[in-house]
Amino acid sequence: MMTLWGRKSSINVQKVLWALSELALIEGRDFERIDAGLHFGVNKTPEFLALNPNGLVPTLRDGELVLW
Ligand SMILES: N[C@@H](CCC(=O)N[C@@H](CS)C(=O)NCC(=O)O)C(=O)O
Repeated sequence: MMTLWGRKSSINVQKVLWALSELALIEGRDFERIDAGLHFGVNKTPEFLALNPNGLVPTLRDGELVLW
């Protein structure tokens, strides 16, 4: 399952959610979303920075592929 890191209040996360929606991909079925950024934190942890060294959301992982 794909994983999307990002808070829904982020316009850039919303763009990815829109794209996933256009592809008929459903949260909970085809991808999971983890709240990250601002008060949620997460995006400055070593684990997250290993995925996205910019420490920004959205970040999307699909198997071995990480997009940011
Ligand atoms: N062009 C940026 C877009 C990502 C971006 O600017 N994300 C913002 C939210 S829209 C962010 O992560 N801000 C820090 C935070 O939310 O903690 C990129 O290179 O990924």
